[in-house]
Amino acid sequence: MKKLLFIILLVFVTQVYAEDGSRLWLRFSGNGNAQVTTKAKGATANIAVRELREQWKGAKITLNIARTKETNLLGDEGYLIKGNRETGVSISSSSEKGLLYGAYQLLRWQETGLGDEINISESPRYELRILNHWDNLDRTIERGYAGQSLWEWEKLPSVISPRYEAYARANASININGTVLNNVNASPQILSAEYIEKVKALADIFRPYGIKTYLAINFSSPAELGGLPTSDPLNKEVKLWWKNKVKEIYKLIPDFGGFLVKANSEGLPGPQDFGRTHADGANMLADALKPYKGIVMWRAFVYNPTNEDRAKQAYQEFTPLDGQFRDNVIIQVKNGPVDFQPREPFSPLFGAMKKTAVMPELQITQEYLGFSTHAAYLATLWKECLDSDTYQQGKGSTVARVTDGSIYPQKHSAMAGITNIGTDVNWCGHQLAQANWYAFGRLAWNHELTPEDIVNEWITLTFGEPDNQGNSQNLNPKLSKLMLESREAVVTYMMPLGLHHIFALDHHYGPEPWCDVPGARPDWMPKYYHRADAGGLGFDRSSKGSNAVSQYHSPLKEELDKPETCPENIILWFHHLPWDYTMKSGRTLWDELCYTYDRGVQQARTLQKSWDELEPYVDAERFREVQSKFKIQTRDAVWWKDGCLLYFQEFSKRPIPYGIERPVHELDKLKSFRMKISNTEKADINQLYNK
Ligand code: GCW
Repeated sequence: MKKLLFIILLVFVTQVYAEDGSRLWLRFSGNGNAQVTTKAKGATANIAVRELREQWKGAKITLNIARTKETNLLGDEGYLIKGNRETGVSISSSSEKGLLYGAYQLLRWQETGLGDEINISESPRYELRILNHWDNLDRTIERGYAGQSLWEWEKLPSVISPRYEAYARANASININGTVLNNVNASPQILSAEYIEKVKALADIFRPYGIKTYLAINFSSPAELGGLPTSDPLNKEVKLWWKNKVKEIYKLIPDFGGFLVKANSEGLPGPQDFGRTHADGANMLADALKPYKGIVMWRAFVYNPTNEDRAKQAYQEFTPLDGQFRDNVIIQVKNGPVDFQPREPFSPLFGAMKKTAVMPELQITQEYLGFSTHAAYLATLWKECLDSDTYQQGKGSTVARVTDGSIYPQKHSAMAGITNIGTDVNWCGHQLAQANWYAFGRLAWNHELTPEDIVNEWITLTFGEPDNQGNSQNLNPKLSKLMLESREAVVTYMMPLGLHHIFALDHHYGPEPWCDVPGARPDWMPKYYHRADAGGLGFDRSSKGSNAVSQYHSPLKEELDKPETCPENIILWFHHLPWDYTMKSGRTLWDELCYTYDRGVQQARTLQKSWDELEPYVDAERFREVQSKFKIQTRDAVWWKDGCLLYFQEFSKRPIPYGIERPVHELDKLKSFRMKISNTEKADINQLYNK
């Protein structure tokens, strides 16, 4: 009997402390009895009190709702934290939400060991910090690699998974204040009365954590769901249909955030189907939402198979509409002009308009960066975009500043991230991909944080505080280095020097620069992007080619226009260069390409090795899980290098320099290999190697 009890206890203890990653960065280690006092009584303040009571390890804390000059200046999400760990700390804000954010900030400060004296005052750089779920109603996730959708639509609103609250808590802890629940490829069904009830159940759980709920809508909903003969945005009945629908939503969800819209993009319906503009469509929805303070996030991800360079089309469609949008419309723009590639220049729509609010859309899920199999810390990618100078109003007009309202005031400022979350135990599919969810929240709050700051914080919170053996001191610099180098490694073995979109057509995991489907849309074929021929490689977007460079402000456009001044890490995006073009290294383009791919493989190996070196400092469960993924990542890097070099060699007709590793694959075999992916987009990554 005793033995049995012991076994039961052991199972229980190992389950409680299982290091499966499910606790994310929320592993605070308090004693559960801190002294917290406040007069605030709402649900959000209660959460702040509960978190601090359980996790804080210092002297007593007071939470004040204060409307002083100082707190007013910080707006309704900002906070002031003052005091000393030994003698007591106060958190003040004009709102309960500010208190909650202050509480999480204080706990972060405690866990990252920043000292005893605390004096922090903070407010957000973007007003709306929103996750976009590409979750379908059947619980598959478009470009999701961490299991199924968290939303158990079939069981809602009756059954409430405990994960909903855990999700809200994780988001609140990094100041995310909005979520779009469903895919932008939206089913009209989401607006049915049945689903609005389900959405309400989720919104009720998220509300105390300061998170507003939004929905992606299908522009044809009036016809498809409402049975109207048209969805023309200027039609009276259509307008009325939306007005009533919005009313119905707000009746159940009084703080509903608004709509996200993908229209006239990749075959989806939109105002242009009725001869109307994006502004007509967006404004019609904005008018319906206005009385409730709702907003419209209208996506600029539009392109058609015309003769015009795809990279130019969004700018061409949207800039003439500057000034025509209502003030509760924000144009949501992907960081690059094509599509979340491992490296792109920033979209020229940032810095193009003066009277229209524009928000960056970032992709947290790794559609183009190795799914949840490859490690790629994306804060470096996002910062590269946010720190890029658009020169909209002279030097220093960075993407961050033209979108946060610093340059031209905008009524709303926002940043969206396509989430990488699913039902996997560790939420994100890869333990290290949790850092990307974390980094998105931290950057949207304060885009001046550096990728280093963020990752160091994340490592300490996720892998534990320093122990007596100084483990964390050993872990932090090493893991931080690995993380900071990871995205560049992926770029280097997949698409260096500005190459882009040379992925397999149906999934975006492996290389297929050769892909050619007879009769398919040319702008969905890799050849459209790499343009390899006997003469050279790359897409000529200079003034002699598609002239996409003209969409940027001076002096950037002149810099990009000439191969001599265009940064080499993006040169083949803007130029078609001869194979014997002399690069800065003195090598020919062909040799440089070979050496760069080879360097990418070496970088993948270095990542793998660096992870192995961390074995003494990481719990066995997470260590092994990540280790197994690095093996695949390294093999994939070789797959990418061999596939791309052997294919491009058919055009360059030059030898692979002896200084680099020899290809180990046969091009024909790589060409005939078809990777299958399941409907939850989990690629069976063993397929190539099992053959
Ligand atoms: O990146 C492409 C993806 C699509 C996605 C689309 C978009 C949701 O391959 O899966 O659809 O972009 O952003 O709308």
